[in-house]
Amino acid sequence: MPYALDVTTRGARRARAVSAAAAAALAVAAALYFYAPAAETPLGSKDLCAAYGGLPADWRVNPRAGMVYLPGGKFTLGTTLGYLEERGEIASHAPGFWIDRTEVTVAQFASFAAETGFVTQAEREGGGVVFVQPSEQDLARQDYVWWQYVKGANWRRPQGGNSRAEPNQPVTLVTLGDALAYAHWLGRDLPTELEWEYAAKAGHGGAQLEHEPRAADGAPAANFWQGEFPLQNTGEDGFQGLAPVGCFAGNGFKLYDMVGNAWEQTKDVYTEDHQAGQTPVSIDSEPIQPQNLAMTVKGGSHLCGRNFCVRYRASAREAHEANLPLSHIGFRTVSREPADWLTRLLQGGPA
Ligand SMILES: [Ca+2]
Ligand SMILES: [Ca+2]
Repeated sequence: MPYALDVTTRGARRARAVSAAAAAALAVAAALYFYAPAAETPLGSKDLCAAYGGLPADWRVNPRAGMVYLPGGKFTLGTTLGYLEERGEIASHAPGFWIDRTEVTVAQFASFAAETGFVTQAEREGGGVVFVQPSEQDLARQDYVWWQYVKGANWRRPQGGNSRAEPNQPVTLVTLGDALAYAHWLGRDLPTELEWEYAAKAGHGGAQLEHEPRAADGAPAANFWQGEFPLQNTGEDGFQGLAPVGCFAGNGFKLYDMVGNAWEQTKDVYTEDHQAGQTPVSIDSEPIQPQNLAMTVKGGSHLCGRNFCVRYRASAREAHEANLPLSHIGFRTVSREPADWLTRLLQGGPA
């Protein structure tokens, strides 16, 4: 009965194909189930950040280690609620992109320096500008006396001397050229201001100028300055200076410290405000000319308080000299590669 035999064989083949497909689906389901917890080091509280070593999972294995994919979307760049430089409100669209979920850490930058031998500008020039809390007498003597050029201060030794940068803290005292070199080493880039602000707002609008980053119960929700700057630093948020990355809850995109801790560099040349139709000039590589080119930095730092700076908001921006290493300015990177299918599935990105 060749016909019956043939039917039986085809049936068996179909059954094998179905069971292979089921096995593949099961494998994908299992991969999905195990993928998310394996890929992420949990952050978002003081206990979790203290336990973090500063290197994302799969560092130097996965080219997007430590990054989150943000699906593109519409948002409003700027706000009418903050300082004059944060105006006006520009209806904008951000294409999808990847962004570091934390500020670049000392451990990540150390990995870069060890692998490439890169020497930062502060290391080459022998020092950087550091915040030193003044006394009343110091303040009476000189404006902005809290900024001091410290010999030997650099990303490894943020206060100079024998000070030592903690691996899970944001890298600081890095210039625009240093930040671009690190980003390019990973095949990434620095964010534009538009990308950075889209990531920081995470679907929300601008915040009122006087709106401190606090949770519903009133507890600080970011590392900023409590007390009268610069004489009184109550440390209500648990940190007198820089904090490890990811000590506070992430925003709606699960990004940490977009507001506060370290200011973050963008690749955009500073503009006085936002104007419709304005295309910011971006800096993509060295040499950076002129040396003191004013760049846009975002999100405020641990030195912003109610009586000074007041820039602990997603729209907040300031001009910063491209080649000036400072102790409260760091950065995070972006990649404009498209999301892979698994990321789209897990993070709800565009199909
Ligand atoms: Ca603080
Ligand atoms: Ca920050």
